[in-house]
Amino acid sequence: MKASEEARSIGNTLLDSLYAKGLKHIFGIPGDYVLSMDKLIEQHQIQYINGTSENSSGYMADAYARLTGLGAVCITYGVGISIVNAVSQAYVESSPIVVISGAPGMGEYANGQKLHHLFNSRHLPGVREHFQLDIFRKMTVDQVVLDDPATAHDLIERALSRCLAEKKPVYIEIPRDRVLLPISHPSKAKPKVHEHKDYKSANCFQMIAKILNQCERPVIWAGHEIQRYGVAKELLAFAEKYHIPIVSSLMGKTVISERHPLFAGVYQGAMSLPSVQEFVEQCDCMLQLGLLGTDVETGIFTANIQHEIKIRALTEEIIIGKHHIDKLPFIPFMQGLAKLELNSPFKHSFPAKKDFKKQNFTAKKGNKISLSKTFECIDKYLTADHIVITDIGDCLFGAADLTLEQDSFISCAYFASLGFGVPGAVGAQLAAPSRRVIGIIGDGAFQFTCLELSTALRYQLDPIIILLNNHGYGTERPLLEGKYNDIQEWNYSEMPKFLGGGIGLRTSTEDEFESAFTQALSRRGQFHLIEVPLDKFDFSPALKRLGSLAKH
Ligand SMILES: Cc1ncc(C[n+]2csc(CCOP(=O)(O)OP(=O)(O)O)c2C)c(N)n1
Ligand SMILES: [Mg+2]
Repeated sequence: MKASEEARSIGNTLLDSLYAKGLKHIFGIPGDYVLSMDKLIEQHQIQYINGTSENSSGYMADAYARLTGLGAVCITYGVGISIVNAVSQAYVESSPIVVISGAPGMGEYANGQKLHHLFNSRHLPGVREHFQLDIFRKMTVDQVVLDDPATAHDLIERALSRCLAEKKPVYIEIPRDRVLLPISHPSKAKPKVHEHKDYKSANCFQMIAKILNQCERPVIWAGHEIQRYGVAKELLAFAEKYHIPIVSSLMGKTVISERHPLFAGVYQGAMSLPSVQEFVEQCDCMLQLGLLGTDVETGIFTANIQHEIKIRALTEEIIIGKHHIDKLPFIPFMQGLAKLELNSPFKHSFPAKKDFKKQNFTAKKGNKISLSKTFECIDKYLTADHIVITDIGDCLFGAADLTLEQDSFISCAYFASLGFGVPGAVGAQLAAPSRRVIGIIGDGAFQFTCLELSTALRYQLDPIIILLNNHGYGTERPLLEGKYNDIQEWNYSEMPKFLGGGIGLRTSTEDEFESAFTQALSRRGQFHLIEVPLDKFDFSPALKRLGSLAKH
């Protein structure tokens, strides 16, 4: 039940504000420094979702935020710090999550008691410990401590508006004896909102028009910031008006529908489908929009278009030709691009289009399944209802060629934190209950965080997990093979037995996999875990290329 206006405590003020911004769930693990906050969540419209660890709760919140625009996770002090991997990933991949942490009470600090979970047992009486906040300073864009009823409201609004504007995590710490204190001066002042003024950017767009009017074969290489900042409409308005093909990066996969007539594939240098690579590399002008250009996105820097990148725009920099454009944020840049006037549309043909249309998979009865056939079969059944999420490993590289609708692919292709996939699938299924989430996960990653299937069970979430069992850390093998790349073989499909629910299947032939996958797609209400046993050295073509490129 929502607290009345007069009785609004610091804790409820935070929850009300999150709820007003559209948040419906908070992931977390309880602990004595945060229990009073957990209790408030339990009594609020926002639902508390127990994870099985702080870090995988962070992954759930991350995937949730990528679909809904805001995620949150609530942890206890000190030991909850294991969440740093997930928060770092959300930071570098621009996923707006709010980390709420309990903390010792101000009264406890005042009398200098030695308290469990603290980093520095020798802190001075009356001095609040900063250790944890300092750690989060590195991976969040704002950090606030709600220790004062007079400032709490404004600090909450400041932190949440930065989280939403910058699409990055923020850290909110609440001493446990402050959670229920009523805020004393609810501020009437509105938080500063990012306003998109007229940035006097006419010059920048004149330069772009001049460059484009002189070229014949421009290509747009679109990255994940297009999705994060909600500017796909502007991108399409521009591309459609002038008939400019769009390729995405791996991180930016599905920033537009992959069935859109202007979509020309996922470009990742020498890791791309050959036809896509050839098509992109014949361009005479590349527009990189919302793309970081990391090693993974560029196929370990094999993307052969350095001279053609004439326009590069993302939140951290805008470069037109040789000019750095200052003070023009990414959103107004994209709005300006959508209104750009050029002499005439381009006359592109799409040679690459033929090659990456849907594969006509037909299962050969009794044929041992391979990695490429697994992906072909998945691709055959994908519709607009599906969201695909992958972990790091060959599941990611193999998924690049799946054909998906807009905003239907989630990965951790930059920070690449192993173990994201299963919790991510659970968080995504919660965020988009009417759609069906398909998580594609390697066996190594699965062993990191598979217990989050218990959370799926507890909250009746029904993602389909396809477990690619190649008996270890396959991605590492071509780089430098050793016994350290082998892992313990589990009876994966038996897992639902000890969890007490869900459906586990082991499929070793093409027809068995197709039948298990189509059954899973047709049945809702329970998670499905489909194990696909593969040969140890059954790599995707893209990984084979990466292996030979990255060999020491
Ligand atoms: C937290 C973390 N630890 C280690 C790594 C290094 N790493 C990248 S891929 C990989 C192997 C993944 O194995 P699996 O999930 O089975 O996928 P496969 O490589 O076999 O396709 C490892 C250990 C990482 N990315 N993240
Ligand atoms: Mg593996």
